Amino acid sequence: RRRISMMIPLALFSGAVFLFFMPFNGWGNSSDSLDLAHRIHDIEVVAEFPHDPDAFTQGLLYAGDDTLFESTGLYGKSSVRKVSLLTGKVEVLEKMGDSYFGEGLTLLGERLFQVAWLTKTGFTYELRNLSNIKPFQHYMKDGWGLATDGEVLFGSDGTSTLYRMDPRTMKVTDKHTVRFNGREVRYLNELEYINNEVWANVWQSDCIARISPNDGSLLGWILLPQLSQGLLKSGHRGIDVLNGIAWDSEKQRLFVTGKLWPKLYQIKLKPAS
Ligand code: DDQ
Ligand code: CA
Repeated sequence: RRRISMMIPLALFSGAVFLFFMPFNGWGNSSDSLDLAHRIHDIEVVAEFPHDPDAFTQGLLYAGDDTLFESTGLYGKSSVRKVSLLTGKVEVLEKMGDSYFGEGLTLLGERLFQVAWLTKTGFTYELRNLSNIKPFQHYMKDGWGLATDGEVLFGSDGTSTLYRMDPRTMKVTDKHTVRFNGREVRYLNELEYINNEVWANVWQSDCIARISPNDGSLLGWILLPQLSQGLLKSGHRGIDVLNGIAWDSEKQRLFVTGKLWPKLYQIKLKPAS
């Protein structure tokens, strides 16, 4: 008797606690908006570096030693290149076949993985000299972005899907639809793996989405409109969209650039004003 009478208030209490916390626990459609306010970031430019204005940047990564690797697009001009961060100078360039439009690029071990637009064929390159090029097939709808946590590959194909793939077989081992306030976030483009998150350029926007690789949930937004606007204002009419995120995990430096941008920026995040 006494045990049962104790359980009633306990049940009521835990029910109340459950109801109180439920909206903040990520259930239901509107959960994203509830605690995202403090995860909308503006940026501050820390440093600017030169960037080849002919590089239609599609993949970007930092490989240590002030060295970037970059994949570029456009038919007849697609390439993989080793680039000096400080000077923007292209130190090694491997041209792709004219029928390929270079897309996402990532570095796993000593091999670069690159995907290409409108084809399921990608290529691996030995980091040293961009040599020993080998084709592979992948199973995404299309090749847009690539990133890695050092074990698996993450990929995007221009839809709202974030893929997880086995680098040995390219088989899709997991995938998630990325949503914000219940709506799909489409056009996920160039990717970067940063502190257990996947960051994605959203094509034709000046925004980067922070995504959980575990469930595809949206962890935040980074707003960068001043970069393209600044370039346009200073007369760089030929630029295309923001694209290209690279992370220097050792020095915690974050780099971004865009397609045909004459500059590459080191930025840091700050809370949106
Ligand atoms: N993608 O990078 C978003 C996947 C594709 C971009 C395609 C842009 C086409 C530009 C074509 C210009 C032709 C001169
Ligand atoms: Ca990247």
